[in-house]
Amino acid sequence: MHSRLRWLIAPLLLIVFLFTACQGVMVTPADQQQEEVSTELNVLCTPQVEWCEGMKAEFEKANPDITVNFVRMSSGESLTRLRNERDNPQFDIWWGGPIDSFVAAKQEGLLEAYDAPNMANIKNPDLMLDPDHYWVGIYVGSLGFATNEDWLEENPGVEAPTSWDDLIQPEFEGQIMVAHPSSSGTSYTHLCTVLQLMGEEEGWEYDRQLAQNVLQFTKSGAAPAKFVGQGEAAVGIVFSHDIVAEQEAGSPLVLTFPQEGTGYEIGGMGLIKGAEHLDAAKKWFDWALEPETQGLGPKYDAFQAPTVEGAEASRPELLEVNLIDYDFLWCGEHKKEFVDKFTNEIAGAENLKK
Ligand code: S7P
Repeated sequence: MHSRLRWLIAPLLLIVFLFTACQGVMVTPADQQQEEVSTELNVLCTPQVEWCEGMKAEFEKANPDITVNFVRMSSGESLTRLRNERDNPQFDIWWGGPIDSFVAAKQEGLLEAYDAPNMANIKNPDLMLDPDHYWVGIYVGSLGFATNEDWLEENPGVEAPTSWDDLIQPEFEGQIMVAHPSSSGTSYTHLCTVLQLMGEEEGWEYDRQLAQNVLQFTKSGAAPAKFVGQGEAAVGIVFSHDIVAEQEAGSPLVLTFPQEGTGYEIGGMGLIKGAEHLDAAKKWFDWALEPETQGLGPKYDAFQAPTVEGAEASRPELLEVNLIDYDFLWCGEHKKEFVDKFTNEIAGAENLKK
């Protein structure tokens, strides 16, 4: 009887032993999820395409297991795209473009907060870091005027503009180029600068008058510097670092600033809510806040000032001008309203010059 019981119990014990041993090495779906490492990263890239390409190459060099796919898009277009893809996000991270749009994106629930360790590198967290960590500043740049030198020579009585008021004078009729604020972050910075500097009522009136002198609105913010360099118009309203990039490429441009004060941007970065490759996006996020990464700009024709300690501005003089106390929150929270007003009352967004 005893030995029959032993024959019955022995296989049972073996089964229990094997089951317990397997538990030790068994991978549950939750573990699998934790261990999943993305090999791709989809970046929504708003600065100039040369810098986007450079950043892709540099990131892939530092992270050989990750392939970066990027699409270059202006700020306004980017925001619209993120809104449209809210339920099925195609991008993991948004890198670049004035933070007004990131403020708007946070407000609309399109971004994911992230406590990045390298946020500790930020020079001025009050200005350059969202208190809830939905976005962070990655560069700074001021708005300026680009004037074609040849045009100035051909028009001896006219000087390069040094005031907002100069732009609405008759000598510049049909000679101004600026992007449209619905597509361009540069142009929205310009619009919101004018509204803050002059007050809303006077600012909108000014914009109406300025539109009379505009030859054509462009889609991208930096494009007017190119077109003015080619002699298509006399003056462009553009970020000063983009004017410097054109000068470096040999364009005959004079850079001036409005003496009564000019607006500036903080270029932003944020993770996309619902991103598929969040782990890789966080790697990019941390990497973009390294001083070495921010020092790469000039290698790719980008002359914005860095936002982190340990990285020096290549063109500090671009920020040593009369900058207004730009209210990024106010501009971000009113972005849709102001862009709609501009589009409906001042200039439509059809047929923008590319
Ligand atoms: O070229 C760099 C830069 O000026 O481009 C961004 C800009 O917003 C993108 O172009 P749009 O004006 O067309 O949106 C700036 O953030 C950046 O400094």
